[in-house]
Amino acid sequence: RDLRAQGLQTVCFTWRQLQAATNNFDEANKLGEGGFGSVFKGELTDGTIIAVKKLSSKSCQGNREFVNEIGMISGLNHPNLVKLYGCCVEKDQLLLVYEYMENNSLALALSGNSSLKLDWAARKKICTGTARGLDFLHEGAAIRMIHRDIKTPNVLLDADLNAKISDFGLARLHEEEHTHISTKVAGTIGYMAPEYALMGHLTEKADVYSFGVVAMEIVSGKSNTTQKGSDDNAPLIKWAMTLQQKGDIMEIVDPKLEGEFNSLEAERMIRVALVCTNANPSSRPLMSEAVKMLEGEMEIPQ
Ligand code: ACK
Repeated sequence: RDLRAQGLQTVCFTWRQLQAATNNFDEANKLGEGGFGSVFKGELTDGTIIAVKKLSSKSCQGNREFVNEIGMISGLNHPNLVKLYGCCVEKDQLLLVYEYMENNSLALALSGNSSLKLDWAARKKICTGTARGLDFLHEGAAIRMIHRDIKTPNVLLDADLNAKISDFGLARLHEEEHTHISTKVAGTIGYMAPEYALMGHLTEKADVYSFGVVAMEIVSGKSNTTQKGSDDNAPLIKWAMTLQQKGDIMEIVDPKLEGEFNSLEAERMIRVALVCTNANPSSRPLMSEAVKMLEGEMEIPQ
């Protein structure tokens, strides 16, 4: 907790400032909804474009996540993490102010409901960027942490298609939980590592699993999330494993890429995704190793 307090370097915004910036939280400025409330686009008087996360209610859980999020990311500076500019706690309101990310989330970009086309170069950059951001959280930051909710809606894209990890509301300090069994499992179905989902066993390797799912979604253009009514936990990952056994792994590549991809790099991304989603956490690489594997600087285990 001391470490967290020392890391607090955020700016305090006034309610009036944020009200003016978002045109009184006008619906037209709404970027979307998260589990915690709404996100609005705004502009500060100096012209800085911001994204304001507004907590919907003063629910206990919401409050806890809000305070957690400020503590977690204030003072964190990395090109692949969404920058927190500051917060506002006036008028019973809890608001977080972030840098604005022009190209929304990776989930939207991959869904086909976006005008954005992700070519191979963009996908490679997004995948490596996400890996670097996560590696920084795990090992590079002064305060080491586990994100716990790595998924494509939490990977945002800036104007130059740089990937930045957002939503630190569920993040935990490394030391806090990695030695014991967590009683309350939080995360998203389709991205949760089996040992965490089933036994609450939380280590940084749970994030590595989630990253593997994200990487597989990037290369395939498909979602790993279960269809309603199905009891299949990880359809995309299972399909990839079947293809690997048959020696047809390249079949997973997004047909929309139509040959523009570099097959060596695509195969690398698939194999990294597979090793990261290994059922055994100790067989998964560290994120620092995953970065090197993606860049071809380290051999990928079979
Ligand atoms: O996919 P989206 O448009 O991108 O929908 C979600 C929504 O708000 C709820 O999280 C968007 N969002 C979140 N943070 C930011 C940000 N810093 N810049 C731009 N959009 C954001 C996210």
